[in-house]
Amino acid sequence: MGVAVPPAGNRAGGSPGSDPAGLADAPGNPFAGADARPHVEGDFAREEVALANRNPGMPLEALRHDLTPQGLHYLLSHFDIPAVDAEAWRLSLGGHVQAECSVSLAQLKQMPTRTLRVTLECAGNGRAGMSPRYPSMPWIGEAVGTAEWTGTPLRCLLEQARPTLLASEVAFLGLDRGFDRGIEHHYGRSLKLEHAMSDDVLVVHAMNGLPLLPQHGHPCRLLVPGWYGMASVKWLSRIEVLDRPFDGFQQAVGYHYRKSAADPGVPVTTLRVRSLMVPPGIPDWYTRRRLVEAGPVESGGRAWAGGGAPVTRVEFAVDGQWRDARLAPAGEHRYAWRAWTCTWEATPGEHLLQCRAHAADGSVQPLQPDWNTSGMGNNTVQSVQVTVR
Ligand SMILES: Nc1nc2c(c(=O)[nH]1)N[C@H]1C(S)=C(S)[C@@H](COP(=O)(O)O)O[C@H]1N2
Ligand SMILES: [Mo]
Repeated sequence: MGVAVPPAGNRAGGSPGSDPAGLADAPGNPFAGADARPHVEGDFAREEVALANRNPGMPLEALRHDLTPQGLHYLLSHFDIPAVDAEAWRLSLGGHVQAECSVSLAQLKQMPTRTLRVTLECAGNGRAGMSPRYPSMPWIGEAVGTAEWTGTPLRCLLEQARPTLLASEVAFLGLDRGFDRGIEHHYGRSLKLEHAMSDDVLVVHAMNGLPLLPQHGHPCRLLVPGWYGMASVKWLSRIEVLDRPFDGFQQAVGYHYRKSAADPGVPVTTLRVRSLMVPPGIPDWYTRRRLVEAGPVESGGRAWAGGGAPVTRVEFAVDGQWRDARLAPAGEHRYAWRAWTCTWEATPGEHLLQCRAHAADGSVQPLQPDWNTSGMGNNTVQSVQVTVR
């Protein structure tokens, strides 16, 4: 297939955390000037709508399914979806290792396999609620889904390549390539070596028992349970063991919580605790306003948290009156969302429904957002306005 992926040197240009906006004038940027992205107020821009058409969300009524049916899972692809010939595809491992190697899909499938049920969520989920808004993928709240992913623990591959004593980090490069802020790069991310060696980080080739669809990373992707989706590199083609922090754009510049453009920021890592509800009743086609019939209504949805911290409690509110919802047992799937339900008495008129989850680490969803510059990690409680008839 002959796709040349450069070694980890997708140099980010500026120092990690440098003003991303300043990078629009990176040397050789063919899109110089066109790349400045001031925050916007009001209506969505044509570019945001174009990104939304490419990257569908999961309709919230699909929260009813334990496993998000194939095709209803959200998608986020920065560049173009590569067409990959699975027969010719190889995954290469190199860098600070004692035994450079490469494996075919058939070889990978021969290795030890695990299946994990994992809830993935995009770090930008909820960004559209920000005002003025960061022009990017305008998620309202639907960038989430749960699937059963099958593959080889990354550790098995690393043990084959044998990282040297200098190894500290592992970079993962996808086949997709493009520009952001004037920097040309393959999509790439990294993990600390210790995390990469944990049992739960997988190189997966199947989703819900079927080969990965092109848009989900065919033939293979990384899967990092408990972390926001950006860590789970699709169309994986190269694993590079490093003796220093990875300086690729998506690691060093993208995916940081920053309070201002000059703020070096804090890297985005694990999922923040969150719950969502299935919008009750029936919608108006265009406005999506909801009509509910008076009487007892069973509302429900899903709740999840990151980094292996279980959800401990979900609350539900009608017009600001909070009560405990029923939370399904934790079960064996520590990286998957859990169902919750709550019955309420619908009385005629306008009502505001809300839900909020708590995690074992003491974190709880905020009622008001605490925005960072690019609208990442927004886990503010969901509010659904309904008309009861
Ligand atoms: N190679 C590559 N991997 C990628 C991306 C990408 O654009 N290219 N997007 C990331 C982001 S931001 C998210 S949220 C998840 C989305 O995974 P999905 O499209 O399978 O739901 O993939 C991640 N892996
Ligand atoms: Mo994402």
